[in-house]
Formats: sequence, structure tokens, C-alpha cells
Amino acid sequence: DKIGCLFDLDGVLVDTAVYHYKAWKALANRLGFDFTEAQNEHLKGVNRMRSLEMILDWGGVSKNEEEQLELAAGKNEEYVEMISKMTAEEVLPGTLQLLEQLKAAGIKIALGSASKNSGLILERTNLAHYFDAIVDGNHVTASKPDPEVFLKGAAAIGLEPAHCIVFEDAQAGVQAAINGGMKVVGVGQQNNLQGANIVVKDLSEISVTQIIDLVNDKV
Ligand code: G16
Ligand code: MG
Repeated sequence: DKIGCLFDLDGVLVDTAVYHYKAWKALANRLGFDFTEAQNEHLKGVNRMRSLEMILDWGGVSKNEEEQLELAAGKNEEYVEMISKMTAEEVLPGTLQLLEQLKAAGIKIALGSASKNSGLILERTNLAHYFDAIVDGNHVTASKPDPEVFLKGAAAIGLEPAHCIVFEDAQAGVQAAINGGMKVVGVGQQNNLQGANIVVKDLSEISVTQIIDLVNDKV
């Protein structure tokens, strides 16, 4: 049977968390409070407006909806300026090899990201051509751990969720995959990836054979 791979973007294929962090920190500082890297961890996989709400909450600052939209737009402008300078060298270890091997094996590849900037990031890092489908923050309404982004990804490549495997670096994303009835490879550290079927440090640690076995329940 055909199988498909659904990739999260930030933290799995590239590390954009550092750019999100810089832009959010600048916003917090303008509002008169600080924002730490530990707090930034909690924003991984969380969409833009929800991230802003959490940051304002941590800073004890309240803003109305119009002000929130303006703040989010300002942060995004700064973030886009940074990611516009990204290069293919920022692709995380093992990514190209795995994507090449999946293509060669006839396995479908889709993106399942919360980001509304995924198109720009994939173009800048030369990854766009590997994808049979892209589902990102522009196509979904519910944030991870809701499975919407991955269910739409599976549908876009014409496969049942049970025939798909998700690659995620965030707990909310692992949960989204489980909620959608998919297998999950956690990328990063075990303690942030509860419920993942396998955890790897990066994509260099997983092979196409392991992926096929996992989807076929041989692991
Ligand atoms: C990414 C990041 C999140 C970010 C979200 C929305 O998700 O992990 O920190 O808040 O996208 O990004 P944007 O502001 O560009 O729409 P993922 O799902 O790729 O890990
Ligand atoms: Mg992520």
C-alpha cells in the first residue's frame, strides 16, 4: 500500500524558532517586559495570534483585538525580513537525504505547518520542489493539537491517515498526529514528545525502511 510522510516545518526541516524568538523578544521589549528562550519553547507549533496572546499574558499586558492584530503584523514584518535572508545551509541535518530517499521510494511528501510563511521558507531553503502538497497556517482554522493540518495533508496526497506518518518537534504536534490517527516520529528530546512512536535527534537518524515498518506496524 502507498504511504505518505507529513512534515512539520519549524524544528524538523529548518530551525526558524530562533527568528521567531528574536522578533517576539523585540516586541516584548518594546512593550516593556522581557521574553525568555524557555518561554519561546512553549510557542513551538502554536499559531501566531495564540502565541501573541500567551506572550502578552506572560508580560501582564492587555491589548484589544485591533491592537493585537497590529502587534502581530509588526512582529511578522520583522520575522519575514529575517527569513527572507535564509539559505539552503539552514536545512537541518539528514533532511535532504531523507527527502531524496522518500522520493526515490515513491512515497508521497506533504507539509503540515502552523506557519503562514511556509512558502517563503521552503523557497529560500530550496525545499519546495520535494513537496507533493503544502498545508500550512493559511489553510487551517484549528491550531495543533487539533489534527486539522495533518488530516488536510493526508487528504491532499490522497491517503488515509493510517497510511501516513508525521514528523514533529512539538508536543502539540505529536498530539495532533495521534488525534488524527497517524503514526509519529518525534524529532528532538523525548520529554517534549510524549506519545511519539519513535524519537530521533534529527532526520539523519531515521531510514525509509524504518518508516515503512512503522506505518505497517512492524515496530
Ligand atoms: C511554526 C512555529 C511557531 C509559529 C507558527 C506560526 O510552526 O513553530 O512558533 O508561531 O509556525 O508561524 P507564522 O507566524 O509564520 O504564521 P510549525 O508548525 O512549522 O512548527
Ligand atoms: Mg515545529
